[in-house]
Amino acid sequence: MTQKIDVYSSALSLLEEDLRGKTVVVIDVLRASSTIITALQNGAKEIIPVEDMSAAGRIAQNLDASRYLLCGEKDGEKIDGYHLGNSPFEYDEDVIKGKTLIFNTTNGTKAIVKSQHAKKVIIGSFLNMDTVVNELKEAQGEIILACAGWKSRLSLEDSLCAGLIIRKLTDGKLPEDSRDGAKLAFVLSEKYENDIVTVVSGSNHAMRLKSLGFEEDVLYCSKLNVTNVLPVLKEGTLINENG
Ligand code: 3SL
Repeated sequence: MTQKIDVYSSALSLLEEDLRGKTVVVIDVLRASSTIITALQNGAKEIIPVEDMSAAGRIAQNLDASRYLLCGEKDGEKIDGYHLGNSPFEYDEDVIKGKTLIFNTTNGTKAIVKSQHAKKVIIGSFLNMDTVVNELKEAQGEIILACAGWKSRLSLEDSLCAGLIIRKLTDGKLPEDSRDGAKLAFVLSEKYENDIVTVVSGSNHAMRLKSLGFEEDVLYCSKLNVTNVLPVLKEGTLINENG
């Protein structure tokens, strides 16, 4: 592999000038990336990620009410007045098929919006890992794996996902000149590549979600390669490039 690769550990660490001209994969295993991938798999027409409630409201005002659903969470739970929260299990085909989803989450959608000036923005998680890796093999120039983390802090599940992407991309041989973030994620993935469910389930964010009753979400989001959906950001909207 010839591309340089780096890993950022939280949405807050993403700066427009660092991402310009690069290929960015936004990773929020629990749960924004996993829910976006599931929603596109189940037939959502498109997803508009937003950074906060006011942006969501502005976009909704300009759309026909029968066409969109307001989706997302605050502190893990559905926002008052929204149609759907951030559990992948809410995104059934009969609910979302053909709809535009306006999507607002604490860290994941903020990371996507902050990445919007990159050359290409892809959404990745364990669910679509090999599809993401195959796409990155074709990418020219530098690759950034942008972990959403949790409120400016690192999340173990996002770092493990980033590390596994790097291991697959480099055939298990990390180039010497790799950035520190990539080295750390790579080492993590060497240790835990066969223990994804255990690592994700034991993470701080999984604990928070379990205390809210989202145990099944944590197990679902730990599944590897269940879909070839490739969400890509085009003019502020996520679509499935493999759709
Ligand atoms: O932070 C986010 O973007 C969410 O994915 C968090 S939660 O899993 O819905 O709590």
